[in-house]
Amino acid sequence: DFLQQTFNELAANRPRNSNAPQFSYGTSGFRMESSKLDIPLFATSLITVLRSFYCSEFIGIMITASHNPPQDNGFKTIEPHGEMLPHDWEPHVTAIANAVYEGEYLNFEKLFLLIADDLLKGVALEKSDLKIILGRDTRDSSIKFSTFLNNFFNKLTFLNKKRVNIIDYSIVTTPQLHFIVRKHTLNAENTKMDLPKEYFDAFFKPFITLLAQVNIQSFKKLVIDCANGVGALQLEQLLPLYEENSPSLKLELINTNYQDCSRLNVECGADFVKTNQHLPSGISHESTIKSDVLFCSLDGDADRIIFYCLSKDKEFCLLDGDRMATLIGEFFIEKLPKELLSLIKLGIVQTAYANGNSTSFITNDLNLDVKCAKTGVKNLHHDAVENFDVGIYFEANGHGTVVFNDKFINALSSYNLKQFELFISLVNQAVGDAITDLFIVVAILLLLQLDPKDWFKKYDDLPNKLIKCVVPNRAAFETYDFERKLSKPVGLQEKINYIVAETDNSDGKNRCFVRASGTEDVVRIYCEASTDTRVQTILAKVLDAIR
Ligand code: NG1
Ligand code: ZN
Repeated sequence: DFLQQTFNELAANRPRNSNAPQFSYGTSGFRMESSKLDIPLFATSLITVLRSFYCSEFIGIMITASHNPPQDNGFKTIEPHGEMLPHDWEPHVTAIANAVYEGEYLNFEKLFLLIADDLLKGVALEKSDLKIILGRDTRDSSIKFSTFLNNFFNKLTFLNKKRVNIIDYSIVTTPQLHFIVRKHTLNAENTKMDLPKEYFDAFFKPFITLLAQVNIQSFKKLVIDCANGVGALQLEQLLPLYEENSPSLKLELINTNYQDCSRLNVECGADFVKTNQHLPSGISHESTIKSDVLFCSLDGDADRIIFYCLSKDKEFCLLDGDRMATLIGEFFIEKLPKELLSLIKLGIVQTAYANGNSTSFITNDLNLDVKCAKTGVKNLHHDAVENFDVGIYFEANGHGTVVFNDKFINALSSYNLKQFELFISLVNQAVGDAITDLFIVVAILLLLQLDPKDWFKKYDDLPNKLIKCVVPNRAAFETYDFERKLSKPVGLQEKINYIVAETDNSDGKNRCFVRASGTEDVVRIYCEASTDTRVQTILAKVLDAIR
């Protein structure tokens, strides 16, 4: 309460610059063109200090703009147990950022120090330590922001030096930073750990053990597109260890040039592949002529992953987040005893962007519960934990994981399912993680002896398209019903309803919705229908209605 009041006072007393951009700390933190990020950096630092005192534990800051282009960047904080900043703190970060004038970098730093000093005067600082963990992606601007944060925290004067502990893990994936913050908290560890070792011992070792137990038939090679980002740096460390046992499943890394940040996410990576629905650059001809190759693409901070393969006649088959969720659901149904399944709630959480046919498949073929959440893994994670004992959640773009509660773990322990328990240990429950999701999917395909082409044939996606549209003020777009309908601008939803109904909709599969992006200054329009023509027709008309 004390902290909140101080906060509110601060926000109220700052001068406002009407020309200043309106910042917003959303479910993925702050994200925008890197030259505009000084103020969001200030707000993030302030909240991290407060949060660290508040929790009396390590708080993480990840510097990344994920799948966004190289010139963008962003920040988000990580809680002591690996979660994201609680929803009710988000407006405070937003308020701080919007209360500050955009100024010279140095003036800004001074102001920053002044406010932090000021703000924390009344707090019982004698008892609190400032504990912060930093991590960043491979962007050039990430180095600048990370240097600023190190200097800023280490220069703070209101604390005895002994009480400041800043640990910088440098270039790491977003999920690795979540993992290591949690590990510091659980182990009460105050000194820097060997992150790659801790992380790979936790997830990679069980994967290798599991691989040694299966007969590798369903595919012979996995090509991993690293988006020229941090995934390459991390996986390159793992590859020699992997090859020590001469496994019959070959791994090949492509798009690994993380040193050249101008190539990050360009013509490659999970977002490029999902959006364009075709192969990224860098795939060799030799890979594409063999049909026993599975492909995947990570995004720029390696928290999401998309799989794909080529059919016998070389058609591109996208295996996205919806397919990963259904695959994992099917695996649980297949491998767990009926009796155990009857005791627990197993279900899947998706967003409005999930393909309609995946939702029908979950309900009608898998007979599982399915819930719709608002965009942003934070929302999906929450709903998975709230509604299920085993909650599988994925955004269609490949961001997700599985969460289990104690009820499930206890029930499982009364059956002697060693291999399944080994499988469970591959899951990074803290957050969606491209590297552990890769282990999970590969393990399932091998354990089920499932050819990726047959995974693709489980159901047919409805033709669909996601486009964006620049509007004067995206804040004017307000939604309800898990973002599937617009309440504002007034009248627009009625127009969309009319367009959707007037386009041939004999099978009732036409679906279109509009929402403001939380990470880009655009609104997104999604449409799916039984034919490409219908999708195109609806999109063109809705675009007209918006403009
Ligand atoms: P926005 O920009 O709010 O649509 C995008 C993705 C989300 C999620 C966030 C955070 C789509 C349609 N939206 O959100 O799924 O990944 O970025 O990274 O892909
Ligand atoms: Zn990402």
